[in-house]
Amino acid sequence: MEDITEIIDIDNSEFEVFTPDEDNYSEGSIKVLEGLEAVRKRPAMYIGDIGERGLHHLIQEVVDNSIDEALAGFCKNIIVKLHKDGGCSVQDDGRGIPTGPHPVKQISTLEVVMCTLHAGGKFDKNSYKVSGGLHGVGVSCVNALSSFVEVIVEREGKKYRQTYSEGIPTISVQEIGDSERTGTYVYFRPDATIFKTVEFKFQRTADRLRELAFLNQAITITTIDEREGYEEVFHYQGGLRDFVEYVDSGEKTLTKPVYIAGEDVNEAGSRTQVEICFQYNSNYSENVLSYVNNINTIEGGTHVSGFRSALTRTLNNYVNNVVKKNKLQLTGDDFREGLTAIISVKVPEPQFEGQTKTKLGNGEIEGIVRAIVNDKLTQFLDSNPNDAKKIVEKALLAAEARIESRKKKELIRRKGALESSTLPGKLADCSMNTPEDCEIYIVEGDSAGGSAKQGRDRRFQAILPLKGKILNVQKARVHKMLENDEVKAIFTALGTSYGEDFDITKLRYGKVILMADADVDGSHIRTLLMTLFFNYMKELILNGNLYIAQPPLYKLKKGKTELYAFNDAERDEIIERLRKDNVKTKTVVVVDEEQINEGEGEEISVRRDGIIISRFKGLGEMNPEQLWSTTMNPDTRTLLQVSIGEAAQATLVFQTLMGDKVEPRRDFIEKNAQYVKNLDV
Ligand code: 28F
Repeated sequence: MEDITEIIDIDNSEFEVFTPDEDNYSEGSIKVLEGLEAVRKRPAMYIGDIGERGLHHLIQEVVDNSIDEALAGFCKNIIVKLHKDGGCSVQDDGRGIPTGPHPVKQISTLEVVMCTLHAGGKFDKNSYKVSGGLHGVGVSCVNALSSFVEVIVEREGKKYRQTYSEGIPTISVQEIGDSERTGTYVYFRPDATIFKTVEFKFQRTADRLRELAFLNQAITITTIDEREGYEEVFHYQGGLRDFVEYVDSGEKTLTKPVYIAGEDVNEAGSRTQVEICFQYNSNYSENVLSYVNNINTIEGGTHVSGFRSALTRTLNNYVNNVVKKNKLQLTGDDFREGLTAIISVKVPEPQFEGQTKTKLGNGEIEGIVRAIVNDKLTQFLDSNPNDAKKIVEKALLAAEARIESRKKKELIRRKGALESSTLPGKLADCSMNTPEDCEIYIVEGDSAGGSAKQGRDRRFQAILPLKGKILNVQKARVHKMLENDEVKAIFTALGTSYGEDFDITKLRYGKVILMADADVDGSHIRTLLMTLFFNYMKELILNGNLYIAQPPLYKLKKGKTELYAFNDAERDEIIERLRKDNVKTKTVVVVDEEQINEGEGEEISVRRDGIIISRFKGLGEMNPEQLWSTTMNPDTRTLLQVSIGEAAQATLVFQTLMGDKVEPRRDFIEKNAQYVKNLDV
């Protein structure tokens, strides 16, 4: 067996599977087997990880092929189905993967595509293939990591089929009938011996497919969950315009969406496509979502900087040459207040950099985007004077506020309110001073704060109690935010400063844990706090320092046994278990349910079958020992880590929950746990 690490270099290497010296079929297929064997041995190298994210990456890889076929102009409809048996299928109405003998390998091209590492990839820069996930590893990896795959191709009047197990064909490509349509169908069942979980999440799948439908105008993507009987159809005739409106659906908008598109072809003939849509809303934060080849570039990159510099330059030119009456010098920040923008570029050979490999590094893209935006935005401003006026007015207000805010900030700074030497009075700090081992609990309410202070391990756990609701920073300018006592307390306790001055190396705690009640008010407070972090300390989230504590909802008590449940299903499970114990020990079963109120603090308790079931109304009702053992003790608690993963979704959730319109909020309040991933602690 070769040293597999030499074969694998997912981002840079082009696998030379079509080289003429490989024309011996048996020799070639041995190489194929070795390739796919490597994928099974080290799946994380190909798909990122073997958790929920990697699992969903499989769907992505298959859908990417359909998207490529659509971008080539041959496919309009894609159907993604999560099957009852745990599998997933993707169907498109493209040309169908060629089934005839492969010019070099003799065997069916379909088999080559399905079983050869990188065979479906792009072979030259002029090929249409631009999509391809973060890893862009191709359908053969999906095949290798599936216990069963079935492909059906309809093409040239016929229907063909092949099946595989662990990436190895179980039958050769067979003609199974006639067909008047064309297209490709891929069904796969992920290998449960490889993945930590093989349960596809509808919401996660649908969120990504919606995004793809926005980014690739006019394609229709139907998402079906056969297990639950849901179906959602994504089709956006307006493409990025619809995307911007969707993101801003909770906001009052000031302008119509400005749409810019352009293309650059260099001397070598390689094409870069640029598509941007933006508009302004009545809020103060900037909201830019950027994509390269349909991949969300969370950390931005040259496409984003090109857009930003062109926006500043063009709008400043307009103000100076057309409006003429301003006395203030406008900065880039002034033009980004209330801006919502989607930037989507298609680049033949993207280079990804940064902490999460989601930052575009190609230097040439900055100039390409800048030139296109300068040109098209100038045209827009000239022909839409009303929108231009609104944008300029908004920027002038922002500039005034910025100057005002700087004065106040200076005042606050001079007073020393934000100096980390003066820690907030209500902070109960921990005694250790190795930040990476320390935690801070930001706790809603004084009484819960009291319990937490008593229950904690004061060596490494600090408690910061907050009074009531904190400021909605999405609707407040910086100086207002800095006048807010709760915000000030958080900033000084963390020690990092905020916004552009944010410095992660100054963070005083390795874990920042939000602890609020499990009810609607608690959820509101959590969202407000997350908005604060999202807007002013994004890196803290990216760096994985932000967590949410999970207090239990129920206490179940039978005799001396006390158990806690974190949701209804768990509660019922425990009751069932305790009941079975009843039978074993022949305890008299009290069938009648009687309401009792037992113990201080706990809301309503009922006695059912001899089990006392108490529902905690809030954190404040737990005594210090209970709070410690259920929610704060690292050995027994469950924390949720806040991730920015689906930045588009997170932004949207924040926007919708925190925006000015009330309507969309209701729909979202139930779903707002999406940007939080479970963490095994
Ligand atoms: C459900 C997933 O994979 N759809 C695809 C095509 C169409 C062609 C193609 C795919 C041939 C040699 C690479 C057809 N006719 N959906 C899909 N639709 N791949 S994948 O060609 C693959 C190349 O190696 C296709 C003419 N050209 C291309």
